[in-house]
Amino acid sequence: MTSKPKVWVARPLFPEVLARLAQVAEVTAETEERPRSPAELKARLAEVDAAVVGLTDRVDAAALEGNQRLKVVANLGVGHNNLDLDALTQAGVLACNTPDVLTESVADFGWALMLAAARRIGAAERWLRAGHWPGSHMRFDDWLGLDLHGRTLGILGMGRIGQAVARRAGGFGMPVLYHNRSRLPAAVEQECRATLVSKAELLARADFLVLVLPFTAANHHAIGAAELAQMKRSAVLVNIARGGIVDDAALAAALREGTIAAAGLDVFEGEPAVHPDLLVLDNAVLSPHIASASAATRRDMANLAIDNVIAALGYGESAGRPPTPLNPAVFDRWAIRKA
Ligand code: 8YV
Repeated sequence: MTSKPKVWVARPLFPEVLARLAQVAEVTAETEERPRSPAELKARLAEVDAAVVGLTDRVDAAALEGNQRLKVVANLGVGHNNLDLDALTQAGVLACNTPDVLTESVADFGWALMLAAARRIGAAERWLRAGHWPGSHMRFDDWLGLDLHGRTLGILGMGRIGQAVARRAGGFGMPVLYHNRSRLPAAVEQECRATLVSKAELLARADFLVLVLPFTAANHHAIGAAELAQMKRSAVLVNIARGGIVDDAALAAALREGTIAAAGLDVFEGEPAVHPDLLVLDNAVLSPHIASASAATRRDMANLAIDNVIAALGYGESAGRPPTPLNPAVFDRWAIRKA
């Protein structure tokens, strides 16, 4: 009788999801969130056939060096800038992510940040909780915010999540402009009621600019001082993509100086650290990278990551056919076949 494959789960996961995995594998699951050194990550990966990792686990050539055992790395997220796909492919390790299941929740959250930033919900709540309302003689013209309805929504990066953000714009009567590496098929443009424009035009015309592009070296500081200067002074910037796409220091300066009106940010360069200049600004709504964190979606993400592992290890109905591989070419080099 062959022994069960070993799987390491790097982040605490829902017990019922782990239980599914335990039916086919010997599971070591972390019970706490904590940062890991590259050496620890490498040692963990060397002991197992599969790993379920989070965005802070950087799986690169150094982490995989000398690893003869690992077959699959499943990322708990759609973004996979923590995975070096070339190094994984080179090492014959399948990489998987969690697309689709989080699209709608992340799009919802993009709208939550737009609304919160435009209508100053964070600052107003802090003011109320601080006890300022009684006795303040709040004026009729206090707490004035910006309307969304009828304004122009701009989307930078028009993949699945960008399109889901766009589809919601109809309810607010907002025309949609987008900029993307490639033009969407006409039918999708029509469904999203979105018009392709240059990046310069997007910056100049958007009243609300939502960033939904993947993080790559080319996208580092895609929004910096120069781009912010091209935006309207009344514009609101929302980042639900990745820290590092925005130059946070430049954004803080722009918010302080009134170059743009407000921002809603779920991601930060160097998170969990947040640029100190952002922390003191009342016109920035800040959240701790929770756009996908609805109860249902985080479960779906965990289940999809586990489905990938189970299938990649050759078990279950999809044995040998993980649902969402990132480097499927690796299969050609595998001996695993459906039993
Ligand atoms: C994270 C995300 O996975 O999917 C992504 O790319 O950034 C998020 O859904 C989530 O915050 C867990 O760290």
